[in-house]
Amino acid sequence: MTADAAAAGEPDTEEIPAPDLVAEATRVLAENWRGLHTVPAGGLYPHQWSWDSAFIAIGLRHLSPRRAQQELESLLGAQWADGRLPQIVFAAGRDDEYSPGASFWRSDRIPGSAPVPTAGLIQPPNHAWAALLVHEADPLESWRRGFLKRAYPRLVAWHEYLRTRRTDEAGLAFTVHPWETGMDNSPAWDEPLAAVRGSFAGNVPRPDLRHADVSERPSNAEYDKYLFLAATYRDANCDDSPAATPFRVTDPGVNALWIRSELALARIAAELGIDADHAQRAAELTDALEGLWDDELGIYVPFDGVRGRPQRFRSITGLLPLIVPDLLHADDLLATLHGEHFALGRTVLIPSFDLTGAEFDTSRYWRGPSWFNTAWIVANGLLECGLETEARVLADTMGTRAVESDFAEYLDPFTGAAHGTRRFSWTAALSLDLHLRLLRH
Ligand code: 9WN
Repeated sequence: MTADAAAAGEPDTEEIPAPDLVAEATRVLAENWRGLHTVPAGGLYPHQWSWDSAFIAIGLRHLSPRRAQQELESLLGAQWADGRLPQIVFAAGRDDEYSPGASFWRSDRIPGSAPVPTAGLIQPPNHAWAALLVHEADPLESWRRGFLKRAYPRLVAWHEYLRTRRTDEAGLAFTVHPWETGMDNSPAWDEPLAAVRGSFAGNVPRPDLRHADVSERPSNAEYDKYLFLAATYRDANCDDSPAATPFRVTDPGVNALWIRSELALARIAAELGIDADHAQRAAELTDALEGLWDDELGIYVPFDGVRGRPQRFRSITGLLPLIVPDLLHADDLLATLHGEHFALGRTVLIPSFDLTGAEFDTSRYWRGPSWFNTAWIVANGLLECGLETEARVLADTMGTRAVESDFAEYLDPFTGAAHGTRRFSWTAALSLDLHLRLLRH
């Protein structure tokens, strides 16, 4: 009750309106816009990140379809000759602010790299899915600018890179570094990382710790391995052969996004009147994905290709196949999502790791906290399964929690406490997208 109301002896029934999600999210995206792309967050992440840009474009399309197109096109402009889209496109003069930066990668010395400085690793392939959504937001503007026509061949080349250079024996994409999964320190990578022999020769700078608490980020020991793997890959000119990639993990989330993006390419090709076999590829990948199903755990699990072993954990990546149409184990996966391990509806968003797992941690990055991008993917999975009411509830929670946490990077799944950096772009973009798609009446 307010002091005035109390003084007047009146009950205070007036609701204070929550700050407006649309206005606040718009402000975050405007603050983080750098002319042709959006940074994930000022401070902690001063460059352009690959899968962030795709997520950001999905939100931006509601505010400025043209900006959303530019967001994707600036990333596509940093494509390598072999088709890969790099994990990071570096802004000039910011090497002290983020490590490893352009001077670590020195990509100009790697044959076939992009005309701009980039990292050599990749991130999950959500780009074609984003391109289709961006096109659909304003088809007239998209046709007028020739967006699909320019983006399609680059997106095809990106998927070709995955198909020809990055597939394991089952035909699924493998990742060569935890950063490539987008879920850097997930407990699912602990074993394959521990098996990597070697440590980084230089000093390991941690400018990230200026922006987030040490308890919320990967450890120094993990960073040592991350830099060792990145340097090994870089020194082999980012060659994908086994000798240069002592970490090789097939990740269900990466492959689910690839399938969804391959299906988006099928739609884009149809729009452009091009006859292509994307739908067939998506079907083959969907069959192969079933090889990652773990019946006992009730979830898809990553596979360590170096040691030939499944990583038998329940982590959020194993729920992401929900976005794959006609998934064989959709019902079992929904049961896992609702059960004690992720407790949908009884936790804040969806924890990134099994709540009952020994490794679960409420605040350390991908070892338990809830993230907005994975919540967005799961919400799309619920829609794919025809569960619109549940998707709406998740969308509503995302919007409320985004505003309440000042657009935090990740949240404590029990209390909703904000962790990591604030005014994080994909938190804004994806909460906005679901709000406008599912909740605006
Ligand atoms: C390394 C930018 C990126 C996200 C990743 C997230 C985090 C980087 C880091 O930030 O990774 O790529 O420095 O920890 O894990 O998903 O793309 O937002």
